[in-house]
Amino acid sequence: MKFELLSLSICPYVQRSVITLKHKKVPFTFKDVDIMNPPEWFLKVSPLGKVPVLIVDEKTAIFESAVINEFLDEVTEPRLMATDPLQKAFERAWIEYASELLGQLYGVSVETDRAALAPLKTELFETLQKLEAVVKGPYFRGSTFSLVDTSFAPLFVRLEILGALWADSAWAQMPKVRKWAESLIAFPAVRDSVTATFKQDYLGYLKKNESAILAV
Ligand SMILES: N[C@@H](CCC(=O)N[C@@H](CS)C(=O)NCC(=O)O)C(=O)O
Repeated sequence: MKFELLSLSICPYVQRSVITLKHKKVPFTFKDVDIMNPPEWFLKVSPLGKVPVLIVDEKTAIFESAVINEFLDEVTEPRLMATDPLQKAFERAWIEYASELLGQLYGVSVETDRAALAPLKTELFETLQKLEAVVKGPYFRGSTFSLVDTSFAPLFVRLEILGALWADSAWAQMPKVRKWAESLIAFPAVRDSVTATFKQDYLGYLKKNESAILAV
């Protein structure tokens, strides 16, 4: 099969699929999309106007990062999703939870008002804290890397870059989550999933937005 990923370099949802593809050493190509001025051809294949979209064999468009990842996992080795139905449902539920957290991180990262930032930050850490009872380490389910890891890794990569969040005292209450985050940041496919200028691009985007998190 031939895979093309419609992308945006700083998008965490795109990064989920890149991690999956890199970990599986599956060849693919990128096509960057100007998401602020989406071209007609893009809106035809992405009904919600969002990236990522995976174009398979130049004809079928799959959208939604969790769906793209499950599809990639079913057609390429090694399998990252559980096969037992109960474990699979459990892992899907936590992938959904990662999407909620990415939404919260987005809210924190684009907030321009410092006073409004505090409750958003508290909410983000309270959501993260709930993982402490679930994560086994060094990866989500224990010794094997899974699609749950690919879905959380983009969150941790961004938290590390946002120094104020990475140094927050809330981490003291969740040592397992912190160790898991560190394992994922160091994971080869995660390191390879961003461009050399990613940190600069991400911080540049937040600076242009006048994000309050940069001044904390
Ligand atoms: N639920 C989607 C979320 C994707 C998403 O929000 N992508 C952002 C970029 S990071 C986007 O394309 N936004 C454009 C828009 O909302 O118009 C997924 O998991 O793939």
